[in-house]
Amino acid sequence: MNERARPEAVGTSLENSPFFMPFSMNRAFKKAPRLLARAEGMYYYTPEGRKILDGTSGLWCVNAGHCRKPIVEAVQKAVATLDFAPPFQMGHPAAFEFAEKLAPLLPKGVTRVFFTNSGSESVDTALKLAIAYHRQRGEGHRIRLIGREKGYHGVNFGGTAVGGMVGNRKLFGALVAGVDHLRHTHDPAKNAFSRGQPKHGGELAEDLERLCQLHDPSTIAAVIVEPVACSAGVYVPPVGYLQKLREICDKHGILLIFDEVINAWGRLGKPFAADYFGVIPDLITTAKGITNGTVPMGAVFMKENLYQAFMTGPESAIEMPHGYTYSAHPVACAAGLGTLKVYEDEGLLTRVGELAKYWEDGAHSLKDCPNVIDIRNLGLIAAIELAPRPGAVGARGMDAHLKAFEKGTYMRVTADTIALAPPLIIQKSEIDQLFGTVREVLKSLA
Ligand code: PXG
Ligand code: PLP
Repeated sequence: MNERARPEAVGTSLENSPFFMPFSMNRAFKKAPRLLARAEGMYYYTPEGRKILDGTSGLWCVNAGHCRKPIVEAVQKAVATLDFAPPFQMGHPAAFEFAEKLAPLLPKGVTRVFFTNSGSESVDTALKLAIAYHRQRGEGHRIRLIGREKGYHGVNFGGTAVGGMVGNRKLFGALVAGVDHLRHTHDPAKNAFSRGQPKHGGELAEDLERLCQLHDPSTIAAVIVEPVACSAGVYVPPVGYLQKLREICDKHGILLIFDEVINAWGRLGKPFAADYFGVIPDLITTAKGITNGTVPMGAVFMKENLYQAFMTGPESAIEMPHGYTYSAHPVACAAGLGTLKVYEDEGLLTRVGELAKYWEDGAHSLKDCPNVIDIRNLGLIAAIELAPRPGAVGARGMDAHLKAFEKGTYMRVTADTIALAPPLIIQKSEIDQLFGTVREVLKSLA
Protein backbone atom coordinates (compact mmCIF):
# COMPACT_ATOMS: atom_id res chain seq x y z
CA MET A 1 0.00 0.00 0.00
CA ASN A 2 1.39 3.42 -0.80
CA GLU A 3 1.99 6.00 1.93
CA ARG A 4 -1.12 8.08 1.28
CA ALA A 5 -3.36 5.03 1.29
CA ARG A 6 -2.50 4.44 4.97
CA PRO A 7 -5.06 5.68 7.51
CA GLU A 8 -2.47 7.49 9.65
CA ALA A 9 -1.38 9.54 6.62
CA VAL A 10 -4.83 11.16 6.47
CA GLY A 11 -5.48 14.02 8.89
CA THR A 12 -7.88 13.19 11.71
CA SER A 13 -10.03 16.28 11.22
CA LEU A 14 -10.90 17.98 7.97
CA GLU A 15 -13.28 20.49 9.52
CA ASN A 16 -11.06 23.48 8.87
CA SER A 17 -9.57 22.23 5.64
CA PRO A 18 -8.85 24.98 3.08
CA PHE A 19 -10.05 22.69 0.28
CA PHE A 20 -13.24 24.20 -1.26
CA MET A 21 -14.77 21.00 -2.60
CA PRO A 22 -16.54 21.12 -5.98
CA PHE A 23 -20.27 20.25 -6.22
CA SER A 24 -20.24 19.08 -2.59
CA MET A 25 -21.86 19.78 0.76
CA ASN A 26 -18.58 21.14 2.13
CA ARG A 27 -19.53 21.61 5.79
CA ALA A 28 -21.39 18.32 6.16
CA PHE A 29 -18.65 16.41 4.35
CA LYS A 30 -15.82 17.85 6.40
CA LYS A 31 -17.61 16.84 9.63
CA ALA A 32 -18.03 13.25 8.40
CA PRO A 33 -15.67 12.66 5.48
CA ARG A 34 -15.95 9.74 3.07
CA LEU A 35 -12.44 9.21 1.78
CA LEU A 36 -11.15 6.85 -0.85
CA ALA A 37 -7.51 5.88 -0.62
CA ARG A 38 -6.90 3.45 -3.44
CA ALA A 39 -8.69 1.48 -6.13
CA GLU A 40 -8.41 -1.68 -8.15
CA GLY A 41 -10.76 -3.17 -10.76
CA MET A 42 -14.38 -2.82 -9.60
CA TYR A 43 -13.47 -1.59 -6.12
CA TYR A 44 -12.38 1.39 -4.10
CA TYR A 45 -10.72 0.99 -0.70
CA THR A 46 -11.12 3.48 2.14
CA PRO A 47 -8.13 4.60 4.24
CA GLU A 48 -9.29 2.06 6.87
CA GLY A 49 -9.17 -0.65 4.19
CA ARG A 50 -12.93 -1.08 3.67
CA LYS A 51 -13.73 -2.44 0.21
CA ILE A 52 -16.31 -0.38 -1.75
CA LEU A 53 -17.99 -1.61 -4.93
CA ASP A 54 -17.89 1.20 -7.51
CA GLY A 55 -21.46 1.55 -8.77
CA THR A 56 -20.91 4.70 -10.86
CA SER A 57 -17.44 4.24 -12.44
CA GLY A 58 -16.03 6.98 -10.23
CA LEU A 59 -17.93 9.81 -11.87
CA TRP A 60 -19.05 7.92 -14.99
CA CYS A 61 -15.48 7.77 -16.28
CA VAL A 62 -13.59 4.65 -15.17
CA ASN A 63 -15.11 2.41 -17.85
CA ALA A 64 -12.31 -0.19 -17.84
CA GLY A 65 -12.13 -0.45 -14.06
CA HIS A 66 -9.56 1.05 -11.72
CA CYS A 67 -5.75 1.17 -11.86
CA ARG A 68 -5.51 -0.95 -14.98
CA LYS A 69 -1.91 -1.96 -15.51
CA PRO A 70 -1.48 -1.08 -19.22
CA ILE A 71 -2.84 2.41 -18.56
CA VAL A 72 -0.83 2.97 -15.38
CA GLU A 73 2.36 1.82 -17.09
CA ALA A 74 1.74 3.98 -20.16
CA VAL A 75 1.26 7.03 -17.92
CA GLN A 76 4.35 6.26 -15.84
CA LYS A 77 6.48 5.90 -18.93
CA ALA A 78 5.11 9.04 -20.56
CA VAL A 79 5.56 11.31 -17.56
CA ALA A 80 9.17 10.20 -17.20
CA THR A 81 9.88 10.75 -20.92
CA LEU A 82 8.14 13.95 -22.00
CA ASP A 83 6.47 15.80 -19.13
CA PHE A 84 5.05 18.58 -21.29
CA ALA A 85 5.20 19.79 -24.85
CA PRO A 86 3.70 23.08 -26.05
CA PRO A 87 0.63 22.30 -28.17
CA PHE A 88 0.62 25.57 -30.13
CA GLN A 89 2.85 25.58 -33.22
CA MET A 90 4.65 22.49 -31.84
CA GLY A 91 3.73 18.84 -31.50
CA HIS A 92 4.70 15.48 -30.09
CA PRO A 93 4.27 12.00 -31.57
CA ALA A 94 1.69 10.67 -29.07
CA ALA A 95 -0.84 13.37 -29.99
CA PHE A 96 -0.78 12.35 -33.67
CA GLU A 97 -0.72 8.66 -32.78
CA PHE A 98 -3.73 9.02 -30.48
CA ALA A 99 -5.72 10.94 -33.13
CA GLU A 100 -4.81 8.23 -35.67
CA LYS A 101 -6.01 5.44 -33.33
CA LEU A 102 -9.24 7.26 -32.50
CA ALA A 103 -10.25 7.95 -36.11
CA PRO A 104 -11.37 4.40 -37.03
CA LEU A 105 -13.57 4.24 -33.92
CA LEU A 106 -15.57 7.33 -34.85
CA PRO A 107 -19.08 7.20 -36.34
CA LYS A 108 -19.26 7.28 -40.13
CA GLY A 109 -18.33 10.67 -41.58
CA VAL A 110 -16.82 11.96 -38.33
CA THR A 111 -13.14 12.33 -39.06
CA ARG A 112 -11.29 14.99 -37.05
CA VAL A 113 -10.44 15.56 -33.40
CA PHE A 114 -9.69 18.65 -31.31
CA PHE A 115 -8.25 17.82 -27.86
CA THR A 116 -9.31 19.49 -24.61
CA ASN A 117 -8.92 18.62 -20.93
CA SER A 118 -12.47 18.03 -19.76
CA GLY A 119 -16.07 17.69 -20.83
CA SER A 120 -16.74 21.32 -19.97
CA GLU A 121 -13.93 22.46 -22.24
CA SER A 122 -15.15 20.12 -24.98
CA VAL A 123 -18.61 21.65 -24.84
CA ASP A 124 -17.38 25.25 -24.97
CA THR A 125 -15.00 24.29 -27.79
CA ALA A 126 -17.81 22.68 -29.80
CA LEU A 127 -20.11 25.68 -29.34
CA LYS A 128 -17.36 28.05 -30.49
CA LEU A 129 -16.54 25.79 -33.45
CA ALA A 130 -20.21 25.75 -34.48
CA ILE A 131 -20.54 29.52 -34.52
CA ALA A 132 -17.17 29.97 -36.22
CA TYR A 133 -17.98 27.32 -38.83
CA HIS A 134 -21.08 29.21 -39.96
CA ARG A 135 -19.14 32.47 -40.08
CA GLN A 136 -16.43 30.83 -42.19
CA ARG A 137 -19.13 29.83 -44.68
CA GLY A 138 -20.58 33.35 -44.84
CA GLU A 139 -23.45 32.61 -42.45
CA GLY A 140 -22.30 34.80 -39.59
CA HIS A 141 -25.95 35.44 -38.75
CA ARG A 142 -26.17 31.97 -37.19
CA ILE A 143 -25.30 32.84 -33.64
CA ARG A 144 -27.94 31.16 -31.49
CA LEU A 145 -27.27 28.02 -29.49
CA ILE A 146 -30.03 25.67 -28.42
CA GLY A 147 -29.78 23.32 -25.44
CA ARG A 148 -32.48 21.38 -23.65
CA GLU A 149 -34.13 21.51 -20.24
CA LYS A 150 -32.57 18.98 -17.84
CA GLY A 151 -29.39 18.88 -19.93
CA TYR A 152 -25.92 18.98 -18.35
CA HIS A 153 -23.07 20.30 -20.44
CA GLY A 154 -20.45 21.07 -17.84
CA VAL A 155 -19.73 24.22 -15.93
CA ASN A 156 -17.98 26.69 -18.24
CA PHE A 157 -20.01 29.68 -19.38
CA GLY A 158 -21.18 28.19 -22.68
CA GLY A 159 -22.00 24.82 -21.18
CA THR A 160 -23.79 26.41 -18.22
CA ALA A 161 -25.83 28.55 -20.61
CA VAL A 162 -27.00 25.68 -22.84
CA GLY A 163 -27.41 23.43 -19.79
CA GLY A 164 -30.88 22.98 -18.37
CA MET A 165 -30.43 22.25 -14.66
CA VAL A 166 -31.78 25.22 -12.73
CA GLY A 167 -29.56 24.77 -9.71
CA ASN A 168 -26.45 24.93 -11.87
CA ARG A 169 -27.55 28.15 -13.61
CA LYS A 170 -29.32 30.40 -11.17
CA LEU A 171 -26.28 31.80 -9.33
CA PHE A 172 -24.38 32.83 -12.41
CA GLY A 173 -26.06 35.84 -13.90
CA ALA A 174 -26.99 36.24 -17.53
CA LEU A 175 -24.59 33.53 -18.79
CA VAL A 176 -24.33 33.72 -22.60
CA ALA A 177 -26.62 35.72 -24.87
CA GLY A 178 -28.59 34.07 -27.66
CA VAL A 179 -29.31 30.76 -25.97
CA ASP A 180 -32.67 29.00 -25.86
CA HIS A 181 -33.82 25.56 -24.72
CA LEU A 182 -35.90 22.69 -26.06
CA ARG A 183 -38.43 21.11 -23.74
CA HIS A 184 -37.14 18.08 -21.86
CA THR A 185 -38.53 14.65 -22.70
CA HIS A 186 -39.24 13.32 -19.21
CA ASP A 187 -42.88 12.20 -18.97
CA PRO A 188 -43.38 9.89 -15.99
CA ALA A 189 -47.18 9.95 -16.37
CA LYS A 190 -46.81 8.07 -19.66
CA ASN A 191 -43.38 6.45 -19.45
CA ALA A 192 -42.69 5.45 -15.82
CA PHE A 193 -40.83 2.13 -15.51
CA SER A 194 -40.05 1.99 -19.24
CA ARG A 195 -37.44 -0.60 -20.12
CA GLY A 196 -34.93 1.03 -22.44
CA GLN A 197 -36.22 3.80 -24.71
CA PRO A 198 -39.63 5.18 -23.68
CA LYS A 199 -42.40 4.76 -26.25
CA HIS A 200 -43.97 8.18 -25.78
CA GLY A 201 -42.48 11.54 -26.61
CA GLY A 202 -40.60 11.16 -29.91
CA GLU A 203 -42.68 14.07 -31.21
CA LEU A 204 -41.14 16.39 -28.59
CA ALA A 205 -38.29 16.92 -31.07
CA GLU A 206 -40.81 19.12 -32.91
CA ASP A 207 -40.14 21.66 -30.18
CA LEU A 208 -37.12 22.61 -32.28
CA GLU A 209 -39.55 23.75 -35.01
CA ARG A 210 -41.19 26.01 -32.43
CA LEU A 211 -37.83 27.63 -31.65
CA CYS A 212 -37.13 27.94 -35.37
CA GLN A 213 -40.43 29.76 -35.79
CA LEU A 214 -39.68 32.03 -32.85
CA HIS A 215 -36.10 32.99 -33.73
CA ASP A 216 -36.02 32.18 -37.45
CA PRO A 217 -33.88 29.17 -38.30
CA SER A 218 -31.30 31.35 -40.07
CA THR A 219 -30.22 32.68 -36.65
CA ILE A 220 -29.54 29.24 -35.13
CA ALA A 221 -26.01 27.82 -35.21
CA ALA A 222 -26.36 24.56 -33.32
CA VAL A 223 -28.42 22.32 -31.09
CA ILE A 224 -26.66 20.42 -28.32
CA VAL A 225 -28.17 17.43 -26.50
CA GLU A 226 -26.94 14.45 -24.56
CA PRO A 227 -28.38 11.40 -26.36
CA VAL A 228 -29.06 9.89 -22.90
CA ALA A 229 -29.10 12.77 -20.39
CA CYS A 230 -27.18 11.30 -17.46
CA SER A 231 -26.25 13.88 -14.82
CA ALA A 232 -29.71 15.34 -14.37
CA GLY A 233 -31.19 11.94 -13.55
CA VAL A 234 -30.89 9.56 -16.53
CA TYR A 235 -33.42 10.53 -19.19
CA VAL A 236 -33.43 8.09 -22.09
CA PRO A 237 -34.53 9.58 -25.44
CA PRO A 238 -37.98 8.44 -26.56
CA VAL A 239 -38.15 6.25 -29.65
CA GLY A 240 -37.62 8.37 -32.78
CA TYR A 241 -36.67 11.55 -30.91
CA LEU A 242 -33.03 11.83 -31.96
CA GLN A 243 -33.82 10.88 -35.57
CA LYS A 244 -36.42 13.66 -35.66
CA LEU A 245 -33.96 16.21 -34.22
CA ARG A 246 -31.48 15.26 -36.93
CA GLU A 247 -34.14 15.75 -39.64
CA ILE A 248 -35.13 19.18 -38.39
CA CYS A 249 -31.50 20.29 -38.08
CA ASP A 250 -30.84 19.15 -41.65
CA LYS A 251 -33.92 20.92 -42.94
CA HIS A 252 -32.76 24.24 -41.48
CA GLY A 253 -28.97 24.00 -41.83
CA ILE A 254 -28.46 23.77 -38.06
CA LEU A 255 -25.52 21.78 -36.66
CA LEU A 256 -26.34 18.92 -34.29
CA ILE A 257 -23.95 18.34 -31.38
CA PHE A 258 -24.15 15.16 -29.32
CA ASP A 259 -22.64 15.59 -25.88
CA GLU A 260 -21.21 12.14 -25.29
CA VAL A 261 -19.04 12.93 -22.31
CA ILE A 262 -20.74 10.02 -20.53
CA ASN A 263 -22.55 8.17 -23.36
CA ALA A 264 -19.42 7.30 -25.36
CA TRP A 265 -16.78 4.63 -24.71
CA GLY A 266 -19.00 1.56 -24.61
CA ARG A 267 -21.56 2.69 -22.03
CA LEU A 268 -24.38 1.72 -24.43
CA GLY A 269 -22.57 -1.23 -26.02
CA LYS A 270 -21.10 0.76 -28.91
CA PRO A 271 -18.11 3.10 -29.04
CA PHE A 272 -20.48 6.09 -29.32
CA ALA A 273 -24.17 6.70 -28.65
CA ALA A 274 -24.38 7.99 -32.24
CA ASP A 275 -23.68 4.39 -33.36
CA TYR A 276 -26.18 2.97 -30.90
CA PHE A 277 -29.02 5.24 -32.05
CA GLY A 278 -28.00 5.29 -35.70
CA VAL A 279 -28.01 9.10 -35.74
CA ILE A 280 -24.82 10.88 -36.74
CA PRO A 281 -24.32 14.39 -35.35
CA ASP A 282 -22.01 17.02 -36.84
CA LEU A 283 -19.93 17.28 -33.67
CA ILE A 284 -19.41 14.98 -30.69
CA THR A 285 -18.09 16.21 -27.36
CA THR A 286 -16.47 13.74 -25.01
CA ALA A 287 -14.06 13.34 -22.06
CA LYS A 288 -14.07 10.96 -19.05
CA GLY A 289 -13.73 7.46 -20.52
CA ILE A 290 -11.34 8.70 -23.22
CA THR A 291 -8.55 8.15 -20.66
CA ASN A 292 -10.53 5.89 -18.30
CA GLY A 293 -10.52 8.86 -15.90
CA THR A 294 -6.79 8.50 -15.15
CA VAL A 295 -5.54 11.78 -16.59
CA PRO A 296 -7.86 14.69 -17.43
CA MET A 297 -8.64 14.84 -21.13
CA GLY A 298 -11.50 15.67 -23.45
CA ALA A 299 -12.08 15.80 -27.18
CA VAL A 300 -14.37 17.25 -29.81
CA PHE A 301 -14.89 15.07 -32.85
CA MET A 302 -16.28 16.62 -36.01
CA LYS A 303 -17.30 15.84 -39.55
CA GLU A 304 -14.86 16.52 -42.35
CA ASN A 305 -16.76 19.56 -43.67
CA LEU A 306 -16.33 21.35 -40.35
CA TYR A 307 -12.58 20.85 -40.39
CA GLN A 308 -12.35 21.83 -44.06
CA ALA A 309 -14.29 25.06 -43.48
CA PHE A 310 -11.31 26.26 -41.45
CA MET A 311 -8.58 25.02 -43.83
CA THR A 312 -8.98 28.04 -46.07
CA GLY A 313 -7.09 31.31 -46.36
CA PRO A 314 -3.31 31.60 -46.34
CA GLU A 315 -1.30 28.73 -44.84
CA SER A 316 0.63 31.32 -42.87
CA ALA A 317 -2.49 32.02 -40.77
CA ILE A 318 -3.68 30.16 -37.66
CA GLU A 319 -6.91 28.47 -38.72
CA MET A 320 -8.54 28.17 -35.32
CA PRO A 321 -7.67 30.72 -32.63
CA HIS A 322 -8.66 28.38 -29.83
CA GLY A 323 -6.86 25.79 -27.68
CA TYR A 324 -5.68 25.04 -24.18
CA THR A 325 -2.21 24.99 -22.64
CA TYR A 326 -2.84 21.31 -21.97
CA SER A 327 -4.58 20.36 -25.24
CA ALA A 328 -3.18 16.93 -26.23
CA HIS A 329 -0.99 16.79 -23.12
CA PRO A 330 1.58 14.01 -23.63
CA VAL A 331 0.64 12.20 -20.40
CA ALA A 332 -3.06 12.36 -21.27
CA CYS A 333 -2.36 11.05 -24.79
CA ALA A 334 -0.42 8.15 -23.29
CA ALA A 335 -3.30 7.43 -20.92
CA GLY A 336 -5.68 7.54 -23.88
CA LEU A 337 -3.55 5.15 -25.94
CA GLY A 338 -3.31 2.76 -22.97
CA THR A 339 -7.06 3.02 -22.46
CA LEU A 340 -7.87 2.24 -26.11
CA LYS A 341 -5.63 -0.82 -25.87
CA VAL A 342 -7.53 -2.13 -22.83
CA TYR A 343 -10.89 -1.38 -24.47
CA GLU A 344 -9.76 -3.24 -27.58
CA ASP A 345 -8.05 -6.21 -25.91
CA GLU A 346 -11.05 -6.84 -23.67
CA GLY A 347 -13.81 -5.95 -26.14
CA LEU A 348 -15.14 -3.38 -23.69
CA LEU A 349 -16.62 -1.01 -26.26
CA THR A 350 -19.18 -3.67 -27.18
CA ARG A 351 -19.34 -5.80 -24.02
CA VAL A 352 -22.44 -4.02 -22.71
CA GLY A 353 -24.42 -5.58 -25.57
CA GLU A 354 -24.16 -8.91 -23.70
CA LEU A 355 -24.86 -7.45 -20.26
CA ALA A 356 -27.64 -4.97 -20.97
CA LYS A 357 -30.59 -7.36 -20.58
CA TYR A 358 -29.28 -8.80 -17.31
CA TRP A 359 -28.63 -5.27 -16.06
CA GLU A 360 -32.12 -4.09 -17.08
CA ASP A 361 -33.76 -7.03 -15.29
CA GLY A 362 -31.70 -6.35 -12.16
CA ALA A 363 -32.62 -2.66 -12.14
CA HIS A 364 -36.33 -3.27 -12.67
CA SER A 365 -36.38 -5.96 -9.95
CA LEU A 366 -36.28 -3.03 -7.49
CA LYS A 367 -39.73 -1.84 -8.56
CA ASP A 368 -41.37 -3.27 -5.41
CA CYS A 369 -39.00 -1.44 -3.01
CA PRO A 370 -40.41 1.35 -0.83
CA ASN A 371 -40.58 4.88 -2.29
CA VAL A 372 -39.53 3.87 -5.81
CA ILE A 373 -41.52 5.97 -8.29
CA ASP A 374 -39.63 5.26 -11.51
CA ILE A 375 -36.81 3.12 -12.90
CA ARG A 376 -35.05 4.06 -16.15
CA ASN A 377 -32.28 2.22 -17.97
CA LEU A 378 -30.26 1.89 -21.16
CA GLY A 379 -26.98 0.08 -21.84
CA LEU A 380 -25.12 -0.13 -18.55
CA ILE A 381 -26.93 2.86 -17.02
CA ALA A 382 -29.82 2.75 -14.58
CA ALA A 383 -31.69 5.30 -12.48
CA ILE A 384 -33.90 4.51 -9.52
CA GLU A 385 -36.02 7.52 -8.68
CA LEU A 386 -37.37 7.83 -5.15
CA ALA A 387 -40.29 9.95 -4.00
CA PRO A 388 -38.91 13.04 -2.26
CA ARG A 389 -39.71 13.54 1.41
CA PRO A 390 -42.29 16.31 1.75
CA GLY A 391 -40.47 19.64 1.92
CA ALA A 392 -37.04 18.02 1.68
CA VAL A 393 -36.13 17.29 -1.93
CA GLY A 394 -32.89 15.32 -2.09
CA ALA A 395 -32.81 14.24 1.58
CA ARG A 396 -33.93 10.67 0.90
CA GLY A 397 -31.49 10.39 -1.99
CA MET A 398 -28.59 11.62 0.15
CA ASP A 399 -29.52 9.14 2.89
CA ALA A 400 -29.44 6.37 0.29
CA HIS A 401 -25.96 7.48 -0.79
CA LEU A 402 -24.69 7.48 2.82
CA LYS A 403 -26.29 4.13 3.72
CA ALA A 404 -24.89 2.51 0.58
CA PHE A 405 -21.40 3.73 1.45
CA GLU A 406 -21.77 2.19 4.93
CA LYS A 407 -22.75 -1.05 3.24
CA GLY A 408 -19.73 -1.03 0.92
CA THR A 409 -21.15 0.48 -2.25
CA TYR A 410 -20.45 3.81 -3.93
CA MET A 411 -23.32 5.18 -5.95
CA ARG A 412 -24.05 8.66 -7.26
CA VAL A 413 -27.33 10.37 -6.45
CA THR A 414 -28.80 13.48 -7.99
CA ALA A 415 -31.61 14.85 -5.80
CA ASP A 416 -33.69 11.72 -5.11
CA THR A 417 -32.52 9.71 -8.11
CA ILE A 418 -29.88 7.02 -7.70
CA ALA A 419 -27.70 6.79 -10.82
CA LEU A 420 -25.83 3.55 -11.44
CA ALA A 421 -23.26 3.07 -14.21
CA PRO A 422 -20.52 0.67 -13.09
CA PRO A 423 -17.28 -0.08 -14.92
CA LEU A 424 -17.90 -2.14 -18.07
CA ILE A 425 -15.82 -5.02 -16.65
CA ILE A 426 -18.54 -5.81 -14.09
CA GLN A 427 -19.43 -9.50 -13.64
CA LYS A 428 -23.02 -10.74 -13.31
CA SER A 429 -22.36 -11.67 -9.67
CA GLU A 430 -21.34 -8.07 -9.01
CA ILE A 431 -24.48 -6.79 -10.74
CA ASP A 432 -26.45 -8.98 -8.29
CA GLN A 433 -24.37 -7.63 -5.41
CA LEU A 434 -24.95 -4.02 -6.50
CA PHE A 435 -28.72 -4.29 -6.86
CA GLY A 436 -28.82 -6.44 -3.67
CA THR A 437 -27.20 -3.61 -1.71
CA VAL A 438 -29.52 -1.02 -3.28
CA ARG A 439 -32.50 -3.18 -2.24
CA GLU A 440 -31.23 -3.37 1.37
CA VAL A 441 -30.61 0.37 1.39
CA LEU A 442 -34.09 1.18 0.04
CA LYS A 443 -35.73 -1.13 2.58
CA SER A 444 -33.87 0.53 5.44
CA LEU A 445 -34.66 4.14 4.45
CA ALA A 446 -37.26 6.29 6.14
N1 PXG B 1 -21.23 17.08 -20.59
C1 PXG B 1 -21.79 16.00 -20.03
C2 PXG B 1 -22.88 15.27 -20.76
C3 PXG B 1 -21.33 15.52 -18.79
O1 PXG B 1 -21.90 14.45 -18.24
C4 PXG B 1 -19.75 17.35 -18.77
C5 PXG B 1 -20.24 17.76 -20.00
C6 PXG B 1 -18.63 18.13 -18.15
O2 PXG B 1 -17.47 17.37 -18.08
P1 PXG B 1 -16.33 17.76 -17.00
O3 PXG B 1 -15.22 16.81 -17.37
O4 PXG B 1 -15.97 19.17 -17.24
O5 PXG B 1 -16.92 17.51 -15.63
C7 PXG B 1 -20.29 16.21 -18.15
C8 PXG B 1 -19.73 15.78 -16.82
C9 PXG B 1 -23.01 13.54 -12.13
C10 PXG B 1 -21.91 14.34 -12.76
O6 PXG B 1 -23.17 13.55 -10.94
C11 PXG B 1 -21.67 14.21 -14.10
C12 PXG B 1 -20.68 15.00 -14.70
C13 PXG B 1 -19.93 15.88 -13.94
C14 PXG B 1 -20.19 15.99 -12.60
C15 PXG B 1 -21.19 15.23 -11.99
O7 PXG B 1 -23.76 12.86 -12.81
N2 PXG B 1 -20.53 14.90 -16.06
N1 PLP C 1 -5.33 32.89 -17.97
C1 PLP C 1 -4.07 33.29 -18.24
C2 PLP C 1 -3.54 34.54 -17.61
C3 PLP C 1 -3.26 32.51 -19.10
O1 PLP C 1 -2.02 32.90 -19.39
C4 PLP C 1 -3.80 31.32 -19.67
C5 PLP C 1 -3.00 30.49 -20.55
O2 PLP C 1 -1.90 30.81 -20.96
C6 PLP C 1 -5.11 30.95 -19.36
C7 PLP C 1 -5.85 31.76 -18.52
C8 PLP C 1 -5.73 29.73 -19.97
O3 PLP C 1 -5.21 28.55 -19.40
P1 PLP C 1 -5.38 27.14 -20.11
O4 PLP C 1 -4.67 27.25 -21.42
O5 PLP C 1 -4.73 26.16 -19.17
O6 PLP C 1 -6.84 26.91 -20.27
